[in-house]
Amino acid sequence: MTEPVSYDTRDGVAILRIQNPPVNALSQAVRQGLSDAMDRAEADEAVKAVVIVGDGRAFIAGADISEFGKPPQEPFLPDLCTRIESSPKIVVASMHGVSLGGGLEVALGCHYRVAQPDARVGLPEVHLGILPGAGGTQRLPRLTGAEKAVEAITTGRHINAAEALELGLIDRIEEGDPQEVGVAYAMDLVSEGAARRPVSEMPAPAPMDWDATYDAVLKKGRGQISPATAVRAVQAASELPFDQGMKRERELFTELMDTDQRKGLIHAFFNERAVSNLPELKGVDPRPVQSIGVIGGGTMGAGIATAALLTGLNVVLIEMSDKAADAARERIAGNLAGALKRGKITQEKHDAMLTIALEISQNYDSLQDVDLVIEAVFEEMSVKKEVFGKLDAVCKPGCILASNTSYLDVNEIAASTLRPADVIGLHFFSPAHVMKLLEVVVADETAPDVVATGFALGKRLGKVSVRAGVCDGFIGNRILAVYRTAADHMVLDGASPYQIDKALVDFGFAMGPFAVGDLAGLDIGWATRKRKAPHRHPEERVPTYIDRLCEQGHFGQKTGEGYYIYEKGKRGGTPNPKVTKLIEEERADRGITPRDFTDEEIVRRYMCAMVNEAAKVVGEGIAKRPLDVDMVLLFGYGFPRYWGGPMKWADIQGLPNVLADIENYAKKDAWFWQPAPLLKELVADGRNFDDLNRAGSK
Ligand code: HSC
Repeated sequence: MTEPVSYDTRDGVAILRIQNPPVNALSQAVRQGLSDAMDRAEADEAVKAVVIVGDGRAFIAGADISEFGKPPQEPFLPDLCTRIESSPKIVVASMHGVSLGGGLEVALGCHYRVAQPDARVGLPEVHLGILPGAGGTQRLPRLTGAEKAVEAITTGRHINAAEALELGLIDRIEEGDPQEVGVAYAMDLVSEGAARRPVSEMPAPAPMDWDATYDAVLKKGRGQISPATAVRAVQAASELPFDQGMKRERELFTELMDTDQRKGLIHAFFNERAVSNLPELKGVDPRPVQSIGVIGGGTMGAGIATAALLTGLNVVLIEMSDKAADAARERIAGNLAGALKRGKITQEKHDAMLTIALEISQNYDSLQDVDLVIEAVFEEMSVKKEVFGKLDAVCKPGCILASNTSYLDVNEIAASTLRPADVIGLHFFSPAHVMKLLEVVVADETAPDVVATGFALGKRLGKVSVRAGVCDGFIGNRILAVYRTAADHMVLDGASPYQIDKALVDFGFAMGPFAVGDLAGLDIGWATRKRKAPHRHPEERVPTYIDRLCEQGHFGQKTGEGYYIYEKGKRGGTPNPKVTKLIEEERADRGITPRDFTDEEIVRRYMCAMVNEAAKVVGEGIAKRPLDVDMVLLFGYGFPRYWGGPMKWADIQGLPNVLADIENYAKKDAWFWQPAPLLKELVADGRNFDDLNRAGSK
């Protein structure tokens, strides 16, 4: 078995090599290995200096996140960093790949730091709901000054080697084998007679306006507390001697470690990765994809084509007329211009994408050689069937036929072809070159290698891909329809759309449901209500006040008026008094006496509706695991990441409490609040959603 830290000596330099793939996380075994190796180097008189280097693709990616929430085991990381720093021999960190969190803290405990030109460093702990807890908040500001340290720690961003050098975080940039580079640097230092250089002994950073900084960071965090708490830790570096600063850092770290936000963010970290790891796809090879077809060059089709071009795929886009083809090219060119402006692609690549990699055609025969086609045409079954019939006729055998439908039956679409095993749903979210979520919709006859190809394509496009079964709305839109209805019910019963939006933004959502409605276009919901009206259950409560606004031609942001009124050049809108009046009229018509809602009740009802429908989605197998729902809501619906997703939120509240609330709400509206059988079953068994995640990920 490979040792977590290997020990070697050369020319008076001890080489401590961390070997903990894939990213050299600082597990207990690595910490112990480093501590033992430091003892050994110090005991060896021939050793004049020590080099710490990482094996594989990174120096160190940080503390081992999988140990969080378990009792900490010695040696503790802060003590290890101090132990390295207090060594009488010169210690050099030779950094390549990433040095993140505890990884950078170990490097800051060393006396000198050298990095490869493409190395990146950072303290991203706030994204896990904690703060740097091994001296990062105390040592970093001693090198960079308080202001830059606050910026780096509260954003958690990755800093490239050139900037790290400028900030004083590293001493040198040197290209080569990291071990050789580290040894050469250590030998130079020894031969120059360089002194040890403990960062903890450097002067404390000058103060800044701590309260103002704390308030600004808290506001920017939109409910997330770790970045603001980190400001207080940097403040301690400025105001207290190093040892006391370390104590303060530990107190604040421990406080954050106990929060629900830490649990939610770590759930998000691991499941963002686990979600695309399907047990059913183990050993299934995806089909090769070099070129794709896109049918339709509207906002969605153009976004999908852009995403594909940006990852080096060739794209054939089909449009119906010269005019539509020109408009599609313009949309794609606009998207690519954005990527060029942000430095994501070079001018040369940009030009090649538009001229060589992209073909826009009005002839389906142009799709003869593509490996996969994504249809993004009008959401109407007859239109989809016609397109799939044409695709079936022209596409080569083995070509995958995908629909970007957001709610139509993919089984029915598949049945309109002679190759249902090659048909799949690939549901992108608009704008498709920006939004991270991809629902991979698996129909009854979809072949496993077609599913694997959907996931491989999602990975290539940088998406978080989630497996979904076939139903109206799949995972995300099906759940959205229900929690949106819960919000509508609260409006009928007395809450205002504006109070609801505010309560949910305060909870952490990017936007409230009514502001989202204005953004998406109120005509969409209006059309859906009309479509569903003939099949509506008599007990279903559907408000129609907003239809009156639609009848007057007001569809939200695009017409300047919806739930809110939008003024040109101004961000956001102001409440629309017409809407308030229409709501009052509808309540009067229905004989409803409005009542007050607290913000807590609003959030609770909205969340319970979401969790209940999500439990039905999991119970019916539309989502295989609760974590799949969590990732859909996080990456497609603006759900606050620090809650981990609705299922994690429910686990944190306690499923018996969530079920009790649903049953209580059901006393007034039993039709809407029918508890999910899975929720009842879990409560009866004393289990929760995370138990299902563990069982379903094996
Ligand atoms: C920290 O360091 C806290 C300290 O400040 C203080 C601690 C003090 C304690 C005091 C106690 C008294 N741990 O992302 P990928 C896994 S907090 C465990 O797919 P990439 C990952 O799950 C930490 N596992 O690859 C995945 O596993 P899978 C601060 C970790 O190349 C595999 O590695 N550091 C891990 O796209 C590959 O990862 C961070 O927040 C970790 N630290 O990206 C860095 N890091 O294959 C978090 C990764 O089974 N990590 N894994 O799915 C990252 O940002 C990215 O993973 C990288 C690699 C950029 C490292």
